[in-house]
Amino acid sequence: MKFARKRVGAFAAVAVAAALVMTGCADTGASGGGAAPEEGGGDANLAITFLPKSIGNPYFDTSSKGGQAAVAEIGGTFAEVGPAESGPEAQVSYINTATQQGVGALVVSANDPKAICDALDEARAAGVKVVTFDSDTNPECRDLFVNQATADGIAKVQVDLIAEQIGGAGEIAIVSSTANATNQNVWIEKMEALLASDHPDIKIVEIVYGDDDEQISFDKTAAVLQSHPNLKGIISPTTIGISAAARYLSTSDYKGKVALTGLGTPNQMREYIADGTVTAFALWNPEDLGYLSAFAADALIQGDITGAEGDTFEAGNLGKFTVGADATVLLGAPYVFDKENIGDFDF
Ligand code: RAM
Repeated sequence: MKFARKRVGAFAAVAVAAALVMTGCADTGASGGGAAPEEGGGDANLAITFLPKSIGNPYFDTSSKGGQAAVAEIGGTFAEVGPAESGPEAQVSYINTATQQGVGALVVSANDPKAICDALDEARAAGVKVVTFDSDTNPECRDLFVNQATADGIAKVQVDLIAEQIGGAGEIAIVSSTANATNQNVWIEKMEALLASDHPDIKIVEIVYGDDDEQISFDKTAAVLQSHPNLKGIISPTTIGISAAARYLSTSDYKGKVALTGLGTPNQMREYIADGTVTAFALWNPEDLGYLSAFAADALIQGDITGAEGDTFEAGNLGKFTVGADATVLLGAPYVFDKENIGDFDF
């Protein structure tokens, strides 16, 4: 199936399994930007607070947009809070505040698998349901994890892309997000294993961390290119990293010589696809991820699910989902963007 062309107001279900589904974004009138949540309708506490790795990242702006639309459909109250910079401890104070406010659920993308666990334990002890999405904590710290795509699938799509782009051999580097990020670290581990088994002639010579900060990622890209004159390619499994790396490459002598792929948003990568800096990259739909995560939070609050394997719940216009092993719900498969299809997407 194909995504609807730059559609913002409705879902367009597309027809192939690998394709994404665009999330609707009705004007919810729900609160945002850190406003204190209020209790939702009925007996259930439907105050649902999103806590991304950091605010100001377009990826999380989009996931929160999906979350806000879902919370409006549910009839709850949406809030988004979060630190300006991604860091292991940076989310703790926001979790504590949400606990004090007595929200119904926290929906968190974790900067670290362990660092926020004590705060999440306190939240859960106080009755707050905890959904992780995008980047998990250790499983015992949350009720449910909403995964955008399998880690194996996310690793494979990036390895396949770089292998194709550099002709199956040569030195590559990784420009990641923060050193502790659960999601990037799992993906990198799986990419290393896949390269070793399927592409032994491709060698990762360095992994650098741009901290999901545009300028740090830009500077780290410049440094890694200088340190490794034979570099053939870069994988950046972060939307901030890949767009910063592309910005660096696009005006450098490396443009067209050093391949760049990874995980990016179409809107941040559009100009670099157009100017030939990047030929293809991957992602899922962050809006759908936020939308699904809010419905998962609602299902926990209502007691429709507990996180047990086999539990099912309805997620609005995304349909029915089933909880899998380790209290994980899967959104779908990653999708590859290139010059042929990027014009179809607006996020
Ligand atoms: C950045 C964040 C996020 C990740 C995407 C791909 O926006 O690190 O956690 O899932 O990139």
